[in-house]
Amino acid sequence: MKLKHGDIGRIRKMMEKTLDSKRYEHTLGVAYTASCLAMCHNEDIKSAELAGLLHDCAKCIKNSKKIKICEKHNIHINKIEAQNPFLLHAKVGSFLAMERYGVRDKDIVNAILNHTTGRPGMSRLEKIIYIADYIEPNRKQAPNLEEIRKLAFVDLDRALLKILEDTLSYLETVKSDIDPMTKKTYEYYKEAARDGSDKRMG
Ligand code: DGI
Ligand code: FE
Ligand code: FE
Repeated sequence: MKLKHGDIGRIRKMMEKTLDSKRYEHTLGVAYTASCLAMCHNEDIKSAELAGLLHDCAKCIKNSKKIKICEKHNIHINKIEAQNPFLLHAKVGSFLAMERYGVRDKDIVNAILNHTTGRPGMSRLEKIIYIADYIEPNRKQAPNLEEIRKLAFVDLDRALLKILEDTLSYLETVKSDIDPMTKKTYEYYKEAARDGSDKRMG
């Protein structure tokens, strides 16, 4: 099965079936927010909608099942993921996007794969999904949401850095294990922002 943008309605119905209602509402929020960010930042709108619809497709799979899927398909589980298996919904989700939902577009697969921890050197679509996940209208808890929502439509990199900064300080406050990739992504975008401001200075 090869997925085309025209299959979006079908994917939406499958997500409604496979996700609980709160997760489905969140998913629609991410898909529409990602579409708007794509309009604003010259990304393909339908790719953003599709990646948004699928980003949490593995979220409602039990942890034990996620681990089984990884073991069966040789998907590496790192130490932090073994201790916090919810993190695996990104890896398992990208696998299912390819295998179950027929996504062939590498950029969409990567946007799903990297939507929780980010990665250094993300593509524009990856950034859009990472940010849309954080700012979609159903999100209410995070600090600085109002500021980050506005920033997302001005500068993707600055919005990304702020989200990473707030996520890391939240994880430190609640004493959660930090995946090395989350930290690496933060360091990378902090450095990128510094380089950018160095260039502007002279
Ligand atoms: O699946 P969602 O809830 O929509 O969003 P998500 O996939 O971005 O997951 C968000 C949660 O993941 C949020 O509570 C922060 C957490 N997270 C991000 N990076 C790390 C992390 N949790 C741990 N333990 N370690 C990380 O490095
Ligand atoms: Fe997620
Ligand atoms: Fe999400």
